[in-house]
Amino acid sequence: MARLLFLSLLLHLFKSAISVHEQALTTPPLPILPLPSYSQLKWQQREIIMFLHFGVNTFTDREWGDGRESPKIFNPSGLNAGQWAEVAVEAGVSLMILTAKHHDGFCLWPSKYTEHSVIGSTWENGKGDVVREFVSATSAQGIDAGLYLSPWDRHDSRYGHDILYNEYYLAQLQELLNQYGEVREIWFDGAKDPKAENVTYYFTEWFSMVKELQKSINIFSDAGPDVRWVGDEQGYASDTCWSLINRTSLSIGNPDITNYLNTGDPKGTDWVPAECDVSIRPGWFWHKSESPKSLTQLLDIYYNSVGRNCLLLLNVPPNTTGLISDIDAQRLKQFHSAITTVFQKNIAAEEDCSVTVSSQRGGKQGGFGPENMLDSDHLWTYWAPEEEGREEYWVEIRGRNNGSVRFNVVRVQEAIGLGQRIQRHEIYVDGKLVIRGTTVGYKRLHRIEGGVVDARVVRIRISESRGLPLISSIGLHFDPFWHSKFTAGFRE
Ligand code: FUL
Repeated sequence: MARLLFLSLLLHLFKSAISVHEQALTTPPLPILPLPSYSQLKWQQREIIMFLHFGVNTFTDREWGDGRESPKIFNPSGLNAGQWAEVAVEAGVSLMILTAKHHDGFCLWPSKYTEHSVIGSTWENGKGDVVREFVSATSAQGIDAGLYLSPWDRHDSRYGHDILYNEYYLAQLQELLNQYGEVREIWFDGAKDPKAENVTYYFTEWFSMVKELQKSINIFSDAGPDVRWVGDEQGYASDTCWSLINRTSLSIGNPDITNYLNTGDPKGTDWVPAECDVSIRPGWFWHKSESPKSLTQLLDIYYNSVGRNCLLLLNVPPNTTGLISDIDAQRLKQFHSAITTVFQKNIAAEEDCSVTVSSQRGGKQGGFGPENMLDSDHLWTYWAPEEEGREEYWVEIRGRNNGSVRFNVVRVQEAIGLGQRIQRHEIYVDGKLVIRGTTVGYKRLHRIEGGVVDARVVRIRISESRGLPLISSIGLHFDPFWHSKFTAGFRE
């Protein structure tokens, strides 16, 4: 009898242990390396950054100064960096990057290591500091500042003498990163004097110094280490775009790497997402004769940069007065409001569509269900399929009460905090293939080429992935600005 009692006690203990286990949450899946750093994740969420090309070229009407410009010509009669920051905020931008020095060597701050700067200018009798005004204006508006310091200096005679020039460059880097508060991105332009083949930029020393001086900074150069160039200056990323590359096999400044940087590398061991730099005008600097791109052009750039897992670095150059021209500011506002119009409503969420998935990790109570793809967290809540035994991964969206949904844009986002995974995906509308895509990453936007569709069932199928696909957000949207060139629909 005592034995029986003992056995039933054991059974009871075992059962309660199991039920405690059942109540505990299913753990998140393991990440797949490489992963973004905290600063890279924050950077990715910005989506659009503003670039400001400003300097002596603004006054000479040139794109590349030769370094022989007199500092006296720099005289922005009504410079107001507060206006730049206001324009940025109105455009939904949270980081602005200023060209502290372009290839002509003229410094927008009073550097102690040269006289070729605002010190020699007419502006504020040589007592001004544009970098100071810029960082004060961004912080007054609660946004972040970044700086561009051109490695190519066409003015300074030390350029071409390796040690002397690298010392000079590092000295200026220290001035900029020590004296102006927090800097969130530093831009190392890849341009180099084509005749100065022997000039070596000491990138390793520069990058180490940057990380020593600033804790939350992202370093941009052609091949990273934190942010890479996308390989063109038109604002268009490649259709396939990994945030992964192999940095060790790259040599910075080598033109052959352009294609590699364009697509990234699914086997890459380093997380180095791509940035698409483009100017709102034909030139990087302000020219009286030029005007900003149309809204249609800007939206096209947005879909092909942000919508292809990249950041859009949009240049909006201040004019000779020292202000962003009204026409540019208005265009930016229009651009921002168009993006809001398209994406503030997720039809899949707001029209009570039913969303089902091929399987879900931990079953219905696991915490990784389809509802995670419709909430406002686009990083840390996500749909995860079951670990094993499934070869098919899909998400299906059906209209409420078997009705239809009307849209012309599909948005898919991966939970990149656990690595970039999706290699291939397709979208079907009522059983018909309408989109074939490759990578997704932080954000993938597809405009339907056939125009607006009324669909009963939309299926997003993940056909190839590095490990299990993890989707943090999906959206069906209506873009009233999108007029497809094609009317006949998708051709396979
Ligand atoms: C290029 C430069 O030569 C252009 O003037 C501009 O600054 C652009 C962003 O990068 O390499």
